[in-house]
Amino acid sequence: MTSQKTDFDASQRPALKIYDWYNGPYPARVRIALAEKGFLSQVEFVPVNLWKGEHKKPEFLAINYSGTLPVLELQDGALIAECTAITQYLDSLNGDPVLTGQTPTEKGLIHMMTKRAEIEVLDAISVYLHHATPGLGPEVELYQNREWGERMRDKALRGMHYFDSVLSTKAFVAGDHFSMADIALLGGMIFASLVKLPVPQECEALRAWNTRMQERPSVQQWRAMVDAGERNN
Ligand code: GTS
Repeated sequence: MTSQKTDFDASQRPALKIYDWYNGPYPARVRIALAEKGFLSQVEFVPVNLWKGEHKKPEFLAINYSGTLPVLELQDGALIAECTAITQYLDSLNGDPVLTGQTPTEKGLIHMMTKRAEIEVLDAISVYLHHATPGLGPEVELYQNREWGERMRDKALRGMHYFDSVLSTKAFVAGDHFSMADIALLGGMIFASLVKLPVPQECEALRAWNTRMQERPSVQQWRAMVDAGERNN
């Protein structure tokens, strides 16, 4: 067991601030990473209401130019957006479990598979939601392109078949250990369920992996936070 080494003062509560929305699939990635690393108790979550378009308002764009959630704010005021960047930051704070790889090869493979989970599944489903469904509603979705959205839905389904083939020979997305790449694909599964895009029946290995992932304590902690959020929102 590696000792805890952080560059924030954990005696100050909360030590980390996360701008997010309680049931968002991308926010889920960071909440699961926080749970894996044991940092949840040191986080203040600041809700940014996507349904009211708060993420596109100038106040929030000053925090994250891209207008997306989540964003991590550190005690010194540094702002880190992008789930991968936030996870890398959290992972560099302490040792167990390592989410972004130990060896150069692991780091490279995990980075690649994380990106692939984003491009082929998660981001594609996000485009589907924003373009081919009512998305966040007419006041937030100022431009929609249904054909593009439908193409991205089909891309996500192809991506699911790809990951099914990966997981038919491996226990985890990037090899023998749970990693940031599993969390990215989990984000895709969470998004698929929110937009009611079922994982194809024939993707048995992907479905079995997803069932296994739901048993992880970090995923159960995330789900409990979503349930609490449902009661409060
Ligand atoms: N590449 C970004 C990341 O990895 O952090 C994408 C983040 C992202 O798209 N976040 C969603 C968002 O802000 C949050 S959620 O949909 O998962 O709740 N979407 C709002 C929008 O208008 O794109």
